[in-house]
Formats: sequence, structure tokens, C-alpha cells
Amino acid sequence: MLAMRFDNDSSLPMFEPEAEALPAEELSALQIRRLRELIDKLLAANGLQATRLRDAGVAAGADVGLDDLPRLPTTAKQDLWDNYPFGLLAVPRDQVVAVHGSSGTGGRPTIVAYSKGDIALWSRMCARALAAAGAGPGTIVHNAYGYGLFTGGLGIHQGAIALGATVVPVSGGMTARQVTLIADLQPQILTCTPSYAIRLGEALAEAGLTKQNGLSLQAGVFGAEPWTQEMRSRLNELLGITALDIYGLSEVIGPGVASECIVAADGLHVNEDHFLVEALGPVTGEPVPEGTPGELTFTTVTKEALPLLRYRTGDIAALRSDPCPCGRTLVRMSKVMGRKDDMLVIRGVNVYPSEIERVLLGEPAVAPDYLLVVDERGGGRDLIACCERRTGRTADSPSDDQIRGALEHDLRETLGLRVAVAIVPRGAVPRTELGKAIRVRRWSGGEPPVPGLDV
Ligand code: DLL
Repeated sequence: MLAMRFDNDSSLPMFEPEAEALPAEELSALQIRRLRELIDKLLAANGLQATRLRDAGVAAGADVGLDDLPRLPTTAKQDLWDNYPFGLLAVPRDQVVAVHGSSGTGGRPTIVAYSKGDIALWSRMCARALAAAGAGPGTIVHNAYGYGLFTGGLGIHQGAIALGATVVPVSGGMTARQVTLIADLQPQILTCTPSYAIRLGEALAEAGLTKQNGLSLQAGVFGAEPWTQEMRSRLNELLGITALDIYGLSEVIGPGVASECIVAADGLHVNEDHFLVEALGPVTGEPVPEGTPGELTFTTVTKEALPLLRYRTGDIAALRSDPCPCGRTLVRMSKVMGRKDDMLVIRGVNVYPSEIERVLLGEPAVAPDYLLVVDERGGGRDLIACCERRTGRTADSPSDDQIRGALEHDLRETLGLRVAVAIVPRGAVPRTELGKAIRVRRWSGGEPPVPGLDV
């Protein structure tokens, strides 16, 4: 019975077909109504967003239509930091039933608040994503996203329960135990970061558990970090599944903002009945034409505790509205192509190059030029910090190995992330004569991006 759900056929049930397959005009009418309600709510809350709306000449929700969206004020991560932790609440504090936050590092977390209604909404959005991957009541979901402040674990967990699926709340890590649980409980769906899915897939294969040999997995719902089509092919092959992308961010709600369907596995359906989406030119801030990459910007029209008007995510993707064979009418976004700023998401942890720089330059024996190499050669995402030694070495200067060891330790302590450090020959790190320095390079194969880099 359950296996039927994974046949990639377009009659797969949607979790909320009345919303997910709404005809375009009805969707617009719903969006306009909700946008106006949001604006009235923000004005009534009388906070930062109310001030910005009034400054833009908006005195009531009735003043705006959907076409006015590009002219409304925006919000950004800085606003959350400036109003940390509860300054942007649109409900009384005692209506907040949970907080979550981004995996951002460096002592400046982004904290977001949820009302009971927000948790119910979030659960439904994640239930939509799981149903789009073929899950239904009784499907076993092996949930290896981290549980905690990070939205991945609990978001998917609540979604699986809302769907009536059976969730295995295994969280991240302890790979040997995960292999045993997968062998014993026979889940159909795996949910985790794509890089962890690779790691788990390799461990399953080592344990002799493959598709040919009884591995039960049918689909994967992978997100929280960028991943490529090549990675999708690898995951499909390694695990014998259909690997699907799920996107979201704490500020908007967590996972479940957009997700792929198993029918097409070709772009993520944005839940635009709750999250209006725009793609903006990163520099101009103006909407870009359909199909052109732009900065994803979301307006949360139904959230209660922390509603955000035109939240600029920094994530770059393209939107498309051509019909999908699954029957959903929701606009699709491409995979995230990159970030407007340089934030790196490594194994689900968000790090800014500036945070790494701070640690590297705290070591006196290291020269101020460095290059961060995102190593994708193995299909995962590892980070190598390439540094050069400072000139003027003396007899009692530390050895390369000592510097490397100390920096790797400090990076792990400060960022909560394993970063490999490579001491490269003097002059190997590219220098900039004009303009901005290039601090990040990808390494997906071929020549090392820095001469002398041997890891
Ligand atoms: O990563 C929410 C999430 C959890 C999404 C589990 C999917 C699955 P944050 O920790 O706040 O929230 O990080 C948000 O991660 O702005 C993107 O840069 C990146 N990101 C999230 N999903 C994807 C994806 C969660 N599918 C930030 N592809 C976002 C690329 C992603 N990047």
C-alpha cells in the first residue's frame, strides 16, 4: 500500500490540495486579502515595521494591492539583531510558545518567536513537503536533522505528526546508530542535510545495506544548505532514492517555505498562500523578470508572533510559474544558487568569512591574506582555510603543524565547526590589486585553487 505513494504518479495526494492547487486568480485574491490583514496587524503592533510603513505613506491595509508590494519597505537580518530578542513581536510576549534560531555562529544568534498558531502553520507547511515527497499516514520518516534551536529537527518532526506519518526523531550524528535504526525500522523517507545524507549513505553501503539488498528508503527531503544537481545524482545513486530539495529559513518559519515534489523533482513549490515571494535584483532591489536569478524576499502574510514584511534573505534563486505535472499551482523557485553576501553554510552551520578571518588573524604567525576553499570534490561541503606564514620566521617560531593545530582548535571552539587549515607556500594565496578581495573559492575537482594546496 505505502509503496504506491512513491510511484512518481501525479495522482499522489497533496496535504492541502485546496491551497496547493488553487487557480491563479483565487490565489491572488487570497494573497491580497492576507497582505492587507498583515499590514493592519503591523500598524496596530506599532513597532519598527509600522514606522517604516507610515514613512512609506501606508496608513491602512486597504491602501495597498499586490502590485504595490515592490514599493513597500523591506526588512533584513540586521533588524532582528537590532531588536534582539523580542523587539519585533507583533503579539504579547505571553503568546509566544516557542523560540528557535538560526545556526548562525559567532555569538550573535538570530532568535525567532512562534505563537501556537505559528507552530500549527509551520507543521502544515512541513506536512505539505513530506506529502510532496510521497509520504502519508503510516510512512516512516527517519528525521536526522538536528533537534534544538535549529528549525530542521523539530520542524520536520511536527510536520510528520501533522501528516499522520511515523517520525523517528533520531537527530544528527551517531551514524552507526542511524544505520541500525534504518535497517530495523525500514523508513521510506530520510530527512537531513544533503551532506549528511552522503555520509549516512556511505555508512549504509559499508554495512552492506543497499537498494539491491533491502534498503527501504524511497525519497529524501534534503535542505538547510546549498546542494547541486550533481549532488542529487550522487544521492539518488548512493541511496536508491529520489532526492528532493526543501528550503526555508528561521526568520520566515523554518523548513517548509518551499519544497520539491517527487512527481517532477524540478524546482521547489513556494507556499505562496502564506509566504509571498519576490526575486529582487541584489543591487537594485527591484523585481527581476521571471527566470532571472534574484534575491529571494518573503512576506509572511499569516504569521502571528513575528510577521515580516519583505524579508530580504540574501539567498539567490530564480522563480518560474509554468505548470508542474504534479498539479500544484504554486510558483517554483530554482535551487538556491548562492548568497548575496558571502555567508557559507557548511554542514548546516552558517558561517561568515569575516568570522573565520577573525580567528585566523588572531594567530600572529599567519599572514593577513587567506582564502577559504569550499571543497566539494567528495560531493560534500568541507571548508579549508588556506593561510600563509608571516615572513620573518625565527628559531623559536612555531612549526607549520603547530600553527595548523592551534587554528583548527580555535576555529572549532569559536564557530562550532570543523575547518581544515592548510599552510600554503608564500605567495600562493591570490592577491588583489584593485577592488574587493576574493575570499571564497569552490573546489569541485581539477587543479587545486591555490598552488601547493595538498589536502
Ligand atoms: O536551514 C531551515 C531549514 C531546515 C531548511 C531544514 C531546510 C531544511 P536557518 O538555519 O535559519 O534555517 O538557515 C537558513 O540556510 O537562508 C539558506 O541560505 C540556507 N538554506 C536553507 N535551505 C536551503 C536549501 C534552515 N534547500 C539559510 N538550499 C537560508 C540552499 C538553503 N540553501
